[in-house]
Amino acid sequence: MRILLVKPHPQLLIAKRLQEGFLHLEPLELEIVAGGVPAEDEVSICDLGVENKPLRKFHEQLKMINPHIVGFTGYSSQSAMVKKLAKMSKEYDPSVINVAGGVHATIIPADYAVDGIDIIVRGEGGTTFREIVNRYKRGQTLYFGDVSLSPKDPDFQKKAEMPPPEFPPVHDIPRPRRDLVQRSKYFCVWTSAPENRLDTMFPRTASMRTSTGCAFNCSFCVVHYIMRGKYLQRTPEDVVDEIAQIKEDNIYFVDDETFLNKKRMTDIANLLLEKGIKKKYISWARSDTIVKHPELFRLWKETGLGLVYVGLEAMRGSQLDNYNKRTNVETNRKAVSILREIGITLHASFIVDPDFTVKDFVSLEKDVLDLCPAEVTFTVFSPAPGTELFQKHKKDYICDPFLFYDCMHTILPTRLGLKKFYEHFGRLSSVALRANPLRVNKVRVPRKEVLKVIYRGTRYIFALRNMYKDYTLDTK
Ligand code: B12
Repeated sequence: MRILLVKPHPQLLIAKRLQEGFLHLEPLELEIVAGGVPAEDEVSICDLGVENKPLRKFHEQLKMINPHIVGFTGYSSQSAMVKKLAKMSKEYDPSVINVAGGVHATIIPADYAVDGIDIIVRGEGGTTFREIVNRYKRGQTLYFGDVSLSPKDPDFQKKAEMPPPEFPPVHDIPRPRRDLVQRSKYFCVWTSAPENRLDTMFPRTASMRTSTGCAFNCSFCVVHYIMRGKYLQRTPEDVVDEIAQIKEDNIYFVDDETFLNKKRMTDIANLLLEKGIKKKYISWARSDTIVKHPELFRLWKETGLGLVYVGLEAMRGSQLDNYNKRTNVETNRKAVSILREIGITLHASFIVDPDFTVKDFVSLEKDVLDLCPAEVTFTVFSPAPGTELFQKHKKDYICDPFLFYDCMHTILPTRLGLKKFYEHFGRLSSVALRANPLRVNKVRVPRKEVLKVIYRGTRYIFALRNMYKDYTLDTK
């Protein structure tokens, strides 16, 4: 049988600018789902984010493939687009089975109980989708257990209100079908340059997951809910075997928290070194993990870790406690100096509160310059769908809290007017450019790329400052 898996394109300009300019990762979720499809069936992946005319491309794919099943993935901000694409797919062929999976389906399955969507998959998809395909071929019902739901099931409401299902054992999750995407489309901006020169700032980058879940419970994050507080880890041998098969030299670890288990990460690094596997890595890490285990990061530097994303969130005041981050400003400072001493480039991310005054923005600008050299990015504090905080603020939203849940658009009222808020928000990124390691360390890069980065940076900041205009699109 024929299967088409689809990742929608971003609807809001800022997400588009980010993907075009600085970071576009492969659709790993769909590659894993495709990995579960039995070998005798035909499966294709269509990532609409890489297309200039995404809706036209989707229609062409439907015509070309004539799929029996179309599977969609999506974050909350993409759920409206998933519904639109599902409708298009039914208009093309009413007999097609549309399956919606991914983060939004897992957290709020009831939102997908609309005409056009037949099956809603919660949780891990590689294992569940395989079963759906097999059932389809046997002519059986496609909904089962707490993982594959249908609005036609009399128990649907009850199942949709339950917490997300448990993930299967990690070794049951299929390996990603990386061969199904155009690999040249995926990259991540790279500013780590130990030799003070880079052949390219935009190397092809593969992504990979070594663990799922997180042991912490920050108030702005939904991972704890999705994973029921579990932290599932692949074995070092399994991780290293997959890394060895990846063709790209650069790998972005898309774990929620890669470095939580010191022993596992030490074993992975040692195995990579023993086998002589030389790649460059990017990962997220908590500041307290870095402070607790500096030697682990030193070992990983030797293994190829060039860039670490750290959610510093704030460098002063009580914001960290409000977010239940369970770290403090002192730990943040220590983590920054440890990374600097080891020679790993810091990518710091900060949270801007909708309640910020001009003074708060100015203080944050100062904190950014104090971190120099570092990559620095910002998100706006937004209650995450699926968390208690999201329920608590239900009456406060100024816009559609799914469509605008990109942690860039505020969904809560701002103390400053929206125009002024985004003027300052955009300014933060201009200040961050001054702290960027490429600029500060005068790294030599191809001239063409310097022009590219100036062009992309200007367009990005322009889009940031204009975000207040997006609210007129809102349907709330
Ligand atoms: C890595 C990551 C990113 C990467 C991009 C990854 C990518 N490929 O595009 C970066 C850093 C760029 C990023 C950015 C953002 N991210 Co992000 N990200 C993650 C993270 C840590 C892992 C995602 C990932 O790659 N998972 C690996 C894949 C293999 O797993 P998976 O997505 O869970 O997929 C499985 C199942 O969901 C299911 N499944 C998925 N799709 C389908 C489809 C079908 C048909 C089926 C059957 C099953 C199925 O099977 C899959 C395989 O097991 C998650 C946290 C998390 N645990 O989800 C946050 C997360 C997904 N991100 C989130 C957000 C909000 C964002 C941003 C919007 C905001 C921000 N500033 O962070 C931006 C927007 C980017 C964009 N392109 O629009 C939220 C989404 C919440 C929500 N309700 O939508 C999460 C959950 C983080 C959080 N703490 O709340 N992100």
